Amino acid sequence: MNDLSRRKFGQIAAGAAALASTSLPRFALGRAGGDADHDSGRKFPDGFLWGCATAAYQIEGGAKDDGRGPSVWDVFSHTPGKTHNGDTGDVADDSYHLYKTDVQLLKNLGVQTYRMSISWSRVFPEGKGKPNPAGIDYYNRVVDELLANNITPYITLFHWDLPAALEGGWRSRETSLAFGDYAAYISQHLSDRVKHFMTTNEFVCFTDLGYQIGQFAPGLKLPLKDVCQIRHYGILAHGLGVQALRANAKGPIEVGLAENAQVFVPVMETGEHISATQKATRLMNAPFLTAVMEGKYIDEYLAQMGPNAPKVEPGDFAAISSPLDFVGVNIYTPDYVSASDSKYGFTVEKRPASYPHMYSPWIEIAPECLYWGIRNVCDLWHPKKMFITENGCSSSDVLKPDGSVVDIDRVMYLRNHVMNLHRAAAEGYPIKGYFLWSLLDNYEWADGYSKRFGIHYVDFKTLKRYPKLSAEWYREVIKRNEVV
Ligand code: GBH
Repeated sequence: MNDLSRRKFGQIAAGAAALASTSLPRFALGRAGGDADHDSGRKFPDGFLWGCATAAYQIEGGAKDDGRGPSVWDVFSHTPGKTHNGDTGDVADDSYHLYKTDVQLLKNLGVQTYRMSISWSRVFPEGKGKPNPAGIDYYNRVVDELLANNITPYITLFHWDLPAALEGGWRSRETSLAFGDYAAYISQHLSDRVKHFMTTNEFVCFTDLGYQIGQFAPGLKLPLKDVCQIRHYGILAHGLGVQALRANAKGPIEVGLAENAQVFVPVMETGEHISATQKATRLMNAPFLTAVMEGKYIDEYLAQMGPNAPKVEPGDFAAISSPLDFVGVNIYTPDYVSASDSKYGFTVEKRPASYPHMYSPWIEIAPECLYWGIRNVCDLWHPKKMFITENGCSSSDVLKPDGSVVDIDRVMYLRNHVMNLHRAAAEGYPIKGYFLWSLLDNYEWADGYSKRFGIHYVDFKTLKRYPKLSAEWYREVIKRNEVV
C-alpha cells in the first residue's frame, strides 16, 4: 500500500467508525468539522464566485406597494387561463418585506454573490418619465443589506416584467429606448455600490415565448415578421442598456447579460462532432447571442428569415455589439448534435422517448451541458469572462414534519452539473462563477407555484423558509470550493 492509499484507507475506516458509534443529526446545516474526511480532488480556482439567483417578479410580491406600477406579468397572470391554477406573483415569497430574512439565508450558505433583478415598474411605474422614489429606495435597502453581509450583488435590469404602461411593449422601438433611460437611472442611483450588472435575461422568453408562442406575457401569437422585429428590439435594448450603464456609472463597473443560449453537446467527443456543436451554437443562437457577439445577423439567419428579416437602423449594431465584461449563460438542458452532411453540417438529434428528465419535463438530464455550454461560447467568441447565471432544477419536494426536505434528486442534478463546471474551469476556460437557480422556491411563471426550484423550501401559506438538503450540500461546496 503506498502512502496515499494508506492515508485514504485510514480515513475511510475512521469515517465508518464515526458513523457506527454516533448518531449525528442526518442533515445538520452548519455542522462543524467534517472537512478532513473527504477530498474530491476537484477544487475550483481560488476566487471562484458562488452565488444564488432570483428574479423580482418571482420573489418580491408587494405588487401594489409603495407606488409600483403593473408589469405585463401582473396583467398576464391575472388573465384567466394563462397560468397554472391562476397563480400570480402578487405575494410570491414576499421578499419585498422579507428581504432581510433572505439575505440571512444567503449568508448561511456562505455565498460570495447574489444575482437579483429589479422590477422596472417599481422604479418607473409607467415605464418611463417620472421615477417612483420609493421604488429605488427598496433596492437601496436590499443592496445595503447585502453589502453589510459581505455579499456582492449582481443585478439584472430586466427579467421579463416589462411595465404594462409601455405602449406596444416590445413591438415598439420606443421600448428599447425607454430601457436605455431606465438603465441610465439605475446606474446613477446604484453604481456607487453595485459594480456588476446584467442587462436582460433570456431574450427568447420575452420575445418568442411572449409574442409568438403566447406561453409567457403578454401572451400574443404574432406572425414571424413581427417576432423577428421584436427580437431585434430585445437585443437593441440590451445594447443601449450596456451603453447607458457605462455612461452613467459612478466608477468602474462590469456589464454583461444573462442569456439562455441554446447549448449543444456532441453525441461523441470526437473532432467532427465537436466542430458540429460549434456550428450549431453559432447558427441556432443567431438572432440573439451570435448577433450580440458578432455585431451582425449572420447570412444564414437572414437567408432563413427572408422577407421576415428585421429592419435594422444605422447604428443599431454598434450598440448591440458593445464589448461586454462578461457573458452569463443560463443553462438547464442541452440538445445533442452530430456531424452530418446536411446543409449546415450538423444534425440536432431527437431524444428517445425514454430520455430521463427532472420534475419539469423540459429539464432533460444532461449534465455535460455545463461544460459544453461554456466551451462552445468560449471557442466561438472568446469572452473575457463567463458566468453561469442560472442552473438548477425543480423537484417534487416534500416538507417532512421535522422541517427537512430531502431533495436527493436536486442534489444529484446539481452535483453532476458542478462536476462539469469544474471540468471547464480545470481546462482553463475563463469561467468565474456560478449562480444556482434558485435561492428559494418562487413563482415559476406560467407554472405558478406548482414547480419548486429553490434550495430553500417556502411554505406559501406561512411564507416560512426551510433549508433543503441541497442547501446543506451547496454550503459544503462553497465552504470547500470543490465538488462535493
Ligand atoms: C429560466 O427560464 C428563467 O430565467 C427563470 O426565471 C426560471 O424560473 C427558470 O429558468 C426555471 O424555469 O414547458 O416544455 O413548453 C427558463 C426558460 C422557458 C424553459 C420556457 C422552459 C418552457 C418549456 N424556460 N420553457 S415547455
